[in-house]
Amino acid sequence: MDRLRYGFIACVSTALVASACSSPASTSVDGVTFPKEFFWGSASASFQIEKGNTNSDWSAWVATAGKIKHGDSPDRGGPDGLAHIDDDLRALTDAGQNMYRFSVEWSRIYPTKAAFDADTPDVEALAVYKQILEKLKAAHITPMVTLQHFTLPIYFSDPSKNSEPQGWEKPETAAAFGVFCGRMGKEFGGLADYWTTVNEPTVAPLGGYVSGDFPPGIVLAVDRFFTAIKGQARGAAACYDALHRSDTIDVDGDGKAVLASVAAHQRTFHPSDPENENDVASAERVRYLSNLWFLNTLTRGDWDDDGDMLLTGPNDKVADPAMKGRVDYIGLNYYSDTLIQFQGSVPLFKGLPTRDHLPTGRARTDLAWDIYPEGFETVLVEAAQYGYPIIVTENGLADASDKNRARFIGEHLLALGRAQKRGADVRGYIHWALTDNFEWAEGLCPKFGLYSYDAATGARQARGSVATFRSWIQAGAVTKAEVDALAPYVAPVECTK
Ligand code: IFM
Repeated sequence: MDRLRYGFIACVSTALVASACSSPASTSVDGVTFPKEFFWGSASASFQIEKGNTNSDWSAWVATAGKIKHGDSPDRGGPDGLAHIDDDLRALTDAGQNMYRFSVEWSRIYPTKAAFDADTPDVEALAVYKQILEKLKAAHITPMVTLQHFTLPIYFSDPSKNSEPQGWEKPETAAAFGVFCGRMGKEFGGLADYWTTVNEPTVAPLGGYVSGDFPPGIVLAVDRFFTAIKGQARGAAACYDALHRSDTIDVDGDGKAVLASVAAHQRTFHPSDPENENDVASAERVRYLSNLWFLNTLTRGDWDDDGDMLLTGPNDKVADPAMKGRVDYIGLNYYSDTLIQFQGSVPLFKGLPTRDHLPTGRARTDLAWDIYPEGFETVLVEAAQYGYPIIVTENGLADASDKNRARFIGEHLLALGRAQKRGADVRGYIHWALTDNFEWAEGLCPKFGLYSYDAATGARQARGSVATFRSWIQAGAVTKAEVDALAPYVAPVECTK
């Protein structure tokens, strides 16, 4: 996959583009300290850890031959999170963490359109998610509940009918998502204050309509991709409004019953050849569409309808009250850098960028993603310019040998410290992932977990890096000397099955 899913950023200077990227300055830090109330967590997503989700676009996708590497499915050898709630709780506690980000599965709660329309949720589904929330409360772990993490109910997104609009392309999906969020706010608001509305807007449409390895599985349908992104933005705003209406219970007594945001997947993007104007233009455009379009919309209400980086088009809007201020913090996911090489001509992207296997000489994860903590500093400073507190809602790596994970975390925490010195108000760091899980089109091979699990018994096993991570959490501090003393990165592990 990945050719375009995470494709796309460079440094540009139009009014719509936050200027952080143009100042590559990096403040060195000898170490970083964290306040007591800093959130330390790890994350999961329902489809990636649960078994028996049979009513979503992703369940149909997994059941379609040839779509998932090795024919993997979360149902066959996945971590079975709902059968191991106590094990996962123990893992969180053992890792010294005080926050857990997990998602509730819309299609498990409302398996059919009739159930959704009549508001007759599956009582067992509601009960199991409530059980997780209650157990987190008893363990003094703050939940962050994600309401849409890539999957959509099959009755809104059916990959077998992909010649017609699906999912976020359909206006009714955003409206229905708002209804779903309102109901979840009412149902779970007494146990949760922190919410993610949409996980990684733009990533799923890139997979679904550009690279084609996510449902609905279309290749290079750029107009449909952009329509889907706009649907996600409307859905995220509807969700934000519905949560604020329905959830009035302030669980932690900080005066706020709801703190909601998207989890924005931010990357750095560089032109493969900085002298090549096509590479530069494409990297600029892709950075804008990936990192900025969504946050411009949900913070400032700036709606760039044609994606041309200007607010002068006939359908563009500045400070649209229907979209403005629809986050309470910025949820930020960061994984890697992207080199953009121009290929062909796709107007929205100013070319057809690719990031595949371009040589950078950097250490890489098992998924061949460059390890680039400098980019974490850049995207945090870039996001800080919107003026909201930031919670890092995901950061991690596929590392089956676990030889790189501790250094990766340490280097990223130091980068976070540098970003703080440059003005980023970062309130938490959530690692992806708590346990190994189903990595979408890549199947079960990539090992993102702080914890592995035994596929036969489900028993969770801490990887060695947990001890290092926990020591930093307990100290509330990481020093550069500690990170420098860790073994250097080793070569990625090829997944063999
Ligand atoms: O596993 C995914 C997750 O679902 C969304 N963010 C990136 C992770 C690693 O690819």
